[in-house]
Amino acid sequence: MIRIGRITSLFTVLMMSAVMFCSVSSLYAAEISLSYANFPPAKTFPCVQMERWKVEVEKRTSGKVQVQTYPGSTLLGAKTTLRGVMQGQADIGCVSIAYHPGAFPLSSVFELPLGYTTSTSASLALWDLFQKHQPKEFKKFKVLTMFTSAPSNLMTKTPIRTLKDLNGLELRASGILSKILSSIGATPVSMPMSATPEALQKGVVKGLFSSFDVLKDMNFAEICRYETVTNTAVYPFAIIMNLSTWEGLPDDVKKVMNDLGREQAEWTGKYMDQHVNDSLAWSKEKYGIELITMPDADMNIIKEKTLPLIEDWKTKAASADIDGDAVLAEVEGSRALYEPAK
Ligand code: 3IO
Repeated sequence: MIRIGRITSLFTVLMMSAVMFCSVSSLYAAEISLSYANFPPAKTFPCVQMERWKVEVEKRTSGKVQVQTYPGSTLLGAKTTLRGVMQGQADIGCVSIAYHPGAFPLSSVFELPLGYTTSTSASLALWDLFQKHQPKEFKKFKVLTMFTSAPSNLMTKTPIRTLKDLNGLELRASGILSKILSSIGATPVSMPMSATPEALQKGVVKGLFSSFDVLKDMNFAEICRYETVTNTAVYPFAIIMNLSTWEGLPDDVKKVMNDLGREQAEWTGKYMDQHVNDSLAWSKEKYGIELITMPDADMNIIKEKTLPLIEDWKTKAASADIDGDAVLAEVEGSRALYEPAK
């Protein structure tokens, strides 16, 4: 028989309340809180995929992990995310590979005109490439997922009907995509997406070279009424995590995040491909934009003139101990795999 004295029972009540308080609080407060920095505005696709990843991680860890998202450069900006995540100013960050020329000798292959026609296929192929090579260029980070934009097109204030119309025109791009523009006679001005609204407004650039989602999400359709289809290169992205944050996560959480890597790449690609159509329809409806296709002869000239960029990339890859020909063959193999001939 257990006799509970007055002191003992007071102690028991206190203990029980403590136990209850703890278990109740563990139901409501996450054990792990992670910050996630993103540079473009909340409506754009890198941020849409961020919110989806947050929801999935919180759900799949039963609330053990909570993710604080910071869209629109509210925590780290386009060019400060790489260093910021390395130094732990944010646990997770979104990086556009094209904003860091030379820093990603392998992944930058996706900035080349490779003939990918969808974000879904390019995103899966980029993820496969990363998984296979586990490249040194990301050794200071845990890479959670990767994806790409849809193929790039011209969004301009004046109509670009043939290559002649491009001559000397100042257009916003980044990385190798800026070199694509100079190869075909335009004058590229390299800057992140997040700096583009002001540059367009001020007239520093007369248009941009990116995918059509931004017509709606950045409201560029209002100022760029002419959209010329080139379906050239995509912009690759990486979602990186601070390495010591990663190493401190319990195994079950790591598993949830690892399992999400490829799935998130595919989800983002599919979202993007659908959203490009929505954005074009919205832009036609709201601003009456004109969609222009260039003559076949000009499209062939684009192909020819941008070919040397592939050689350029190979030379740079070689100096980083990357077998460029082998990588290009893999990437072409993935294209055939994920874009079966119609
Ligand atoms: C992009 C970047 C940020 C927000 C929306 C976007 N849609 C396409 C891109 C790719 C791009 O132009 C870039 O600079 O990464």
